[in-house]
Amino acid sequence: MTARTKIYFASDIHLGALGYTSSREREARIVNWLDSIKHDAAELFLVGDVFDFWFEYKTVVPRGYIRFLGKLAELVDSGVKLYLFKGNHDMWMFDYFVKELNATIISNELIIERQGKRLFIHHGDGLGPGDGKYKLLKKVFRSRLCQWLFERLHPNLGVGVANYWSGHSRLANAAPQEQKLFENEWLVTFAREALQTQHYDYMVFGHRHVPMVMQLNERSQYVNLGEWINSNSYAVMANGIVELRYFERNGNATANEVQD
Ligand SMILES: [Mn+2]
Repeated sequence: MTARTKIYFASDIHLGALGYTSSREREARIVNWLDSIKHDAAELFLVGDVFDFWFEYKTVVPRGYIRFLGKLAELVDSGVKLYLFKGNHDMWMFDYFVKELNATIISNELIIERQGKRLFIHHGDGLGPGDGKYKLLKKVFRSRLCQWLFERLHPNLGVGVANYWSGHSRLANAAPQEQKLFENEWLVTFAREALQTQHYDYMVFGHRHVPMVMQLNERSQYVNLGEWINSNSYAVMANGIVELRYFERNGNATANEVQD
């Protein structure tokens, strides 16, 4: 069996979005992908917006996603370390995945050293200049009071409203596809600014739904993980190098077919 040496990154799966059929199909893809990495993954970073909406009550969690959660459990139980980042769609993860999946929940950025490289990892929402309205909203949504109040609503109402809200947010508006547009983008601006005071070999984000790698300076790269609605993109780190990949498989083919 292959040794567990690789680190995998994915984000913006948006499970639950675009209707049940679409979500189940996306779930099948991500499960196939997880299956394909389960023997060589040492760590798995899911960098936010894994769920289009998530809220966990003290005794109750949202329906669905059982194959996905089961596959995550399988990976974790076989020795893969799991990190779940809060995205702007699923910021309400508390201790359920900590207990069930032994996951580490990351609220903001995570700075780590792996394979001799320094990585900055963040979902990507609320960073950089501007967007004051969202930054305020994020503060409110993340406050204990807001969570406490939401928890008091009956889930049929609370989750219903949240799903409606979620369906009308960013996902509906396609992300900018042009690289040129992206060059001047706020997330890249944020990354370049962060590099003024700290060195990171890789700055890894999700959120923008545009899979791309960009050189920030001679030593630093910007990596956007893309999304799983159209691109099925992810990143893998091996021997100190982070690369963007695209998962090709939809069907029931064997795991070994994945290009590596
Ligand atoms: Mn997002």
